[in-house]
Amino acid sequence: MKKGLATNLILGVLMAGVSGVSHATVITEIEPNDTLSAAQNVDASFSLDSAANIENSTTIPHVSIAGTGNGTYDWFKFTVSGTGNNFVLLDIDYGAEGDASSIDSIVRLYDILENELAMNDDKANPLDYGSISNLDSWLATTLSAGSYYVRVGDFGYSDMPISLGRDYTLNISVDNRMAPVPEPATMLLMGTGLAGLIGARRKKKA
Ligand SMILES: [Ca+2]
Ligand SMILES: [Ca+2]
Ligand SMILES: [Ca+2]
Ligand SMILES: [Ca+2]
Repeated sequence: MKKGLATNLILGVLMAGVSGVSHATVITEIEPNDTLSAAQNVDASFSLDSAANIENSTTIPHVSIAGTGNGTYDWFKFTVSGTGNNFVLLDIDYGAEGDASSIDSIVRLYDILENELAMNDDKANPLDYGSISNLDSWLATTLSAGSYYVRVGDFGYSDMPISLGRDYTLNISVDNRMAPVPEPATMLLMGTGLAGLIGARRKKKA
């Protein structure tokens, strides 16, 4: 039973890739990440994966992080590498959902010296894809090359740490950033696996 489910899941993921259905990769937040110096570095996870909830996902490198509350703030670090001013978008999805896991997200952007560069509590209309409420944060800006930090909090009656049981997804998009290229061995493996699966399906049909 378990094996069948796993096979179906793998097949589903592969088929979704083949048919071009949105299949964003979401990384998991790693605690403790409660201060700027302890920020989780997400640089290795940028991709051009198609993602329905992220603007221009196939042309602007982006990373999605699934965050959860444990009574602390959540800090993430990313690098801007392009020359000049580069478009950067911080986009919270599935924060305010009207259930017990909801947060009224507030994001703050800092430089390496912890100077606040920009912040957003609630997105102005229209609603963003992946959000059912304007309480989800949405911050678009431009940044020159360097290291930057995002702090995610929950706006109760003020900007506060995120309580246990709450969750959200943070998307960070950085234009003109080199997206990591899959290693040839990984691509070969993926190709072989796919060919094997298609072969197996053909065999089954015959
Ligand atoms: Ca979104
Ligand atoms: Ca957290
Ligand atoms: Ca934290
Ligand atoms: Ca908010």
